[in-house]
Amino acid sequence: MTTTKNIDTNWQFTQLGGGQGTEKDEWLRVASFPTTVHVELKRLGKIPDPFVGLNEWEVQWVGEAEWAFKTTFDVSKDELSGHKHFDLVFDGLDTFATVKLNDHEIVKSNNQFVAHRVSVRDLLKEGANDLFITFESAFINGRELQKRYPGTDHLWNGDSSRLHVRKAQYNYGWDWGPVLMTTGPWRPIRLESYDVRITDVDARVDVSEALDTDVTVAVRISDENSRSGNVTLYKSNGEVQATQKIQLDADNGKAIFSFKKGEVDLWYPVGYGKQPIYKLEVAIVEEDKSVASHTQSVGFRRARVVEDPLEDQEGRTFLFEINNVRVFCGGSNWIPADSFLTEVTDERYRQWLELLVRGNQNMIRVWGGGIYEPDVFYHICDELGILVWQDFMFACGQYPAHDEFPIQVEAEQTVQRLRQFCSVVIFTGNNEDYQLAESTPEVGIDYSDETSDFRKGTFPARHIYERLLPEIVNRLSNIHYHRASPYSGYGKDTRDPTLGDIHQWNVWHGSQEPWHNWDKLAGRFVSEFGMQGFPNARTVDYWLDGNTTERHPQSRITKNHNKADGYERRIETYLIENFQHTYDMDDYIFYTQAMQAETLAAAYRLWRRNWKGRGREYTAGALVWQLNDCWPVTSWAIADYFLRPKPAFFTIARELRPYTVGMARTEKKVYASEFTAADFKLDVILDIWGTNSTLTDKKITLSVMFFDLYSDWTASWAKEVTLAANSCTELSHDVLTGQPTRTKLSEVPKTIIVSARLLEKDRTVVARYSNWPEPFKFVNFPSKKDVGLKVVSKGDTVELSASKPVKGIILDVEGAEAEWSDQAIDLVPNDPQTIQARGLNGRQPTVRYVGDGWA
Ligand code: BMA
Repeated sequence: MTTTKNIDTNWQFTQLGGGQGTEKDEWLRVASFPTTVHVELKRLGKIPDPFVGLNEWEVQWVGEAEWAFKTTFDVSKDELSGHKHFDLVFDGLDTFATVKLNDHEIVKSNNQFVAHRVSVRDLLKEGANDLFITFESAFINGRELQKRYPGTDHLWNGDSSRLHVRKAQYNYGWDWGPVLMTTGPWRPIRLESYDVRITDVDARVDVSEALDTDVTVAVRISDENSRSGNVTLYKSNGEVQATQKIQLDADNGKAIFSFKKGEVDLWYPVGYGKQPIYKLEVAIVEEDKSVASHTQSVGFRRARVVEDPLEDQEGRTFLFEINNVRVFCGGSNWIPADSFLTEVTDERYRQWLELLVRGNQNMIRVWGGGIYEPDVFYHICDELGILVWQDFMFACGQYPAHDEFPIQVEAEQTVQRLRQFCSVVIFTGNNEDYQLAESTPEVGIDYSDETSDFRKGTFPARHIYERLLPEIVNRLSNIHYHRASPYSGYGKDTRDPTLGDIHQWNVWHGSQEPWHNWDKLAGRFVSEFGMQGFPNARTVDYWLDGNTTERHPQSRITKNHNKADGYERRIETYLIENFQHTYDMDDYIFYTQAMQAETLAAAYRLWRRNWKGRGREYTAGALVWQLNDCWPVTSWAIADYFLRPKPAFFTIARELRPYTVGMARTEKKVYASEFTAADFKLDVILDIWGTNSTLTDKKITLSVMFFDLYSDWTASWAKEVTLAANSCTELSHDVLTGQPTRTKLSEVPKTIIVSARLLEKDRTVVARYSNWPEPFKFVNFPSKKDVGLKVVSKGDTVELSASKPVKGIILDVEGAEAEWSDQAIDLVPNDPQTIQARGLNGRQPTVRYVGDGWA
């Protein structure tokens, strides 16, 4: 059997030649392993916390210096004689690394994403063995490579030399991330000793349309002797599902299992069924004893990306179908959870992914400017039923594709590692590289050209995305491949809303549309869209570190903690178009959060409305940019670096419940004739719809209440409705009750607030949504006294009620934080709400709502 020795102790590091942070030849002990330089220097107090103030700029020298790491490990005589083979395995080196064992060079690496395995039998000695790794500056090497391979340097975000370096691209700075060029042994290193080793297990699951399951397990081993073994599938309770003997000749063998529908349990995304994970064990046996073994998880599901023509609209669907069920994907984009990746514990991954599920989301997209996440990330996605959209690590750039650009092994290792996770349902070639080509005349793209040697043109990486990667994905897995995110296909521009996926950035970037236009901005699958919002004040105060003079929205430190170009203009455009607000820090935090919450919920609401049943899945998914942050910052994230959800997290969660109710108002102006502009009738039309993501029709009561903000007038009605299974059902289309027809624009419309709820027979509220006249800036909010908001704290719950409709209640509490079950809450009279607040412990919350400072 393989014996594994982790090489994770006695490590020391130094800056080669000494310099700003360390003395020449001063070897410093590392406190953790694997690790990178900033993390260790910070622990030793040699650099300040780069996440505070302007410190990011104090530590730039680290990425331009050369570093070395060394350790010794002992190998005993018994160990040496115990096995035939000894391999040193490096799961990842960041980035330009040279490894020496006992003074012999064994690895030269230029790709952070690649693992190395080296046979070291002849170099190992009894007793102490020296392992020495030097890391050259990735930044300087990148600049040199850029000189050597000129011609590809167009990009968005970061330094253009990044395009030449196979290192997490966000390290170079992004529009939400600092410039922190990490360096060091960032993934585990171990010594493996064995006589025979299983080198590859390719377990292909094929679930047919009839839901019969075939599993083909191809096994390779490290020697060419004829050997026998067992392949066994275990259920999650440990019982054997099936087992087969295999014969390995000339290093490979195969087992094939076939199960009829129902004989194995299928894996479903969260909300659609269970997540049974089976265990696959392969053992090589000699005289009834296992001499090598391998275990991995396996889940059975049929996953398809369906691109079919649609009824009544142009283009084609772009939807995910799991076990023949078409799934509306409401989810998030994922960026690396830290600028310092070795700081992300398994527990933190779990917290992030559990948060996603708590937000009723079912998909996560691992974005191409980060990393291929470690196994634990995908294991948790398998377990929780989160569908994974996996980019290859190319983002927003014109990448080279010459022979020395080290992609092949990276892509093969990635596909071989990730194919075992049933949650992974799509690979995409890159993030926005086609979009960059379309927007950059010097690059350009001719979609009709499918045959030329792209490496000779202005967009060489088409060779990677259209030839190299699809060949690797198709050869090594059954996972769907899509050339990019976004990508339309069929010869169309990536902005085509009728095909493929789109990134809808015309809210915030682009033409800076009002968020109320999300319905017009829909696509078949919106894999990115977003709006910024400040994080919780505690996070702002972390980066201010007590600096009260900088605690305002226009300070230098505030700016350093928002990396998006022109964010001041963009945030303020959306605020000023919609909210009366002041420029004090706490007000700014509140209003940007309220705005983000409104914007993002509107997108999910309006796009889910487009999921109209089979053949009419006009929009099949929405993935917000972005779930998380890699440091404390103001960004598009819906939860900040410290895992504090922003209010938007909760408004999205409300839109992704199994049943939801939505409303939209439109104005209808009818002129008396074509010869008048003055004589017209203007009505407000209210549409109401309901969604149902379950697979059965749902009979339910739609209850609608109308309130006039400035009087005691109210109206209401209710009716029994049926929400069709797995789709959206239109429920009402009528003039807005309480709003008389207008004939002049000087007739100010009434401030009618509509509350719609879906009620079970026992009056349980399964969905609610309030619709206000917009923009909110025109609303003359009632005084606090008239609003009569009551916030009653009882242990870990809070009861909310009011005598007037209230928009966007955000609760917090001084001192220790509470974990809220809802935020950005809309309240109306006669419909009190109870919020859970773990850790509140009877304390009285602080309360903000839209217009609370108005009168
Ligand atoms: C998208 C992403 C990122 C970026 C975000 C916000 O295009 O792919 O590159 O951070 O926009 O600008």
